[in-house]
This record gives sequence, C-alpha cells and structure tokens, in this order.
Amino acid sequence: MSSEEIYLSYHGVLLPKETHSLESLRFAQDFTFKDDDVVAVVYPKSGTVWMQEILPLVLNGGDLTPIHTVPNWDRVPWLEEKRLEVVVDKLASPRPMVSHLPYHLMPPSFLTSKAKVIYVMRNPRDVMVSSYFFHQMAGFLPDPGTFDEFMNSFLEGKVMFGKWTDHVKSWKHTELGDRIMYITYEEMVQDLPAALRRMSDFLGRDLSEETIQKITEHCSFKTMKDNVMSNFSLVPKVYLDNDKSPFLRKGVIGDWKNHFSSEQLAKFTSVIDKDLEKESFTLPWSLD
Ligand code: PPS
Repeated sequence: MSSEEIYLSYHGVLLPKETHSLESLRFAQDFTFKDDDVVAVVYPKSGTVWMQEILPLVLNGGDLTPIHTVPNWDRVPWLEEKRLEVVVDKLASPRPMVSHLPYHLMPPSFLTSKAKVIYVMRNPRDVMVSSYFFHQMAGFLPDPGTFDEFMNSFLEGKVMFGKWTDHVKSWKHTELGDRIMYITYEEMVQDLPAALRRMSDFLGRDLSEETIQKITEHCSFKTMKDNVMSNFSLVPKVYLDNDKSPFLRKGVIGDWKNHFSSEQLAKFTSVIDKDLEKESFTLPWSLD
C-alpha cells in the first residue's frame, strides 16, 4: 500500500486512515470539553495504553470494573479517533481521554475549558524501538523497512503524528499553567506508586496508600499483558498481530541499547540535539 492509502495528512501530520478520518478530526475539533475532563497526551509508543489503565482507576478510587469490562479504546477513547463519536455519550464524568495530537491541533474548547492534561514523555530512543516493532505487528501501518530506514523516517517525522521533537516542543510551550502535569514513562517504570501519587494529587484525588498499591498491582506490565481488555487480543490479527510482536512487548527502560549501533546512536543524538538546540527546556534523560 502507498503512503497516501495508509495515511491522511492533517495539517502536515500523518495519521493512520484505519483509525482516523476527516469526520473524526472534525468531531474532535468541534468537541466540547467539560471542565472536569482529563486528557493524557502521549506521543505514540510512550505509554498511552498504560494511561488508559491508570486514569479510570485514579479517577474512580480504584474500582476495577472499567478495566475488567471495557476495552481500553472505548474505556478511555482517543480524542482524534473514529471511536470517540461512538462512545462519548457512555463516558461518565470526570471523562478520561487520551490524545496523540500536538498542542496546536487541540480543539478550541479544550483551550478555554479547565480540563486537565497529563503529558507523558518517553526517551525517544526507546520510543523509536517500540514503534519499529509496532509497525511489524500493525497491519494498518507501512512496513518499517530496516532499522536504519525506520530511524530515518522517525527522525524526519515521516511517521504517525510527526516528529517526536515537534510534539514535545509543542507541549512544552503551552500556556496551560497548572492545568498540565508532566511525567515520564521512566518515572512510571521506576516507581509507579510515586507516579500515581503525583497524578492523584494533580487530579485532586485523595487516594489511600492501600488504593495506590491496588492500582499499582493492576497497572503492572504483567497484569496488563494478561488483561484481554488491554492487550489488544480482542482485535483481529489483520489489524494487530500479537504473534508478530506483542503490543505489550517489553515495557522496560533502555531496550534501545539492544538495537542501536554506535553510529546510529551518534546520528540519532545529533539530530535530536539539533532539533532542540534553541529550546529553553532540557530533556529529563541524557542523550549521550
Ligand atoms: S500506542 O500504540 O501509541 O498507543 O502505544 P503506547 O501505549 O503509547 O506505548 C506502548 C508501549 O508502552 C508499553 N507499556 C508499558 N510499559 C510498562 N508498564 C506497563 N504497564 C505498560 N503498558 C504499556 C508497551 O509495552 C510499549 O512499549 P515497548 O517498549 O514496545 O514494550
């Protein structure tokens, strides 16, 4: 399939046609945010599905019903995807959602509402590796080619949702004040209870230590991998084939070390550094 058949270009950003359409993007643009809505914004392969597990539990005080009865894509829908229109009326407030959109493509009502955002960032080297394997299992995405070829596509932003650096820049330059909280995938892997406490405080929840521990257990990589409502085993293999590469693949920090050559690392680091050289913020990981 050609790139035109696979993607639609939305303000210059590539989106898979399988899950996005001009209608779904119009629906997202016209979407009316409520002040108590909560959106986890995540560049692809940085912890989106993890947030679809975490958010309902943090918001509802640890009631496991949603994660045991509703598939992740309907439980915490993507703002920009076709499913939102189908499920939006079933979402109870406070409504949890996820999005891969860059900040400048968020709808007007989001900007004027008081809806809160948790922005999750992951080391781009691990994002790229995760995405490389995802392209092998996702029937609606192009063949990634060799690792080297895919690295070029990733660094040039010729992948879904565009350049990683553009995404991060857009969300680091918002005027959302205390409506946005930043967290990293790595913080979540290293100390999930601490990450949950931060999210709970940010969302004005007062979760007991017992509830934090319960959510930690149910949002662990292992538990999620066994949860049919979260591991995409309900999706026909023609779309997502867990036999080729599982969606919940490794869930670790630093898998890039198993895949990058020293030349690839040097190139990757220099392109990311150059893209961010004029930025005032620093990345939470060393890219050396
Ligand atoms: S997508 O397709 O954009 O929605 O993918 P996304 O969910 O953002 O990212 C998938 C990666 O997140 C990992 N993941 C987890 N890691 C640790 N713990 C938990 N609970 C967890 N849940 C999902 C998932 O395994 C993918 O990373 P890789 O490196 O490929 O394993």
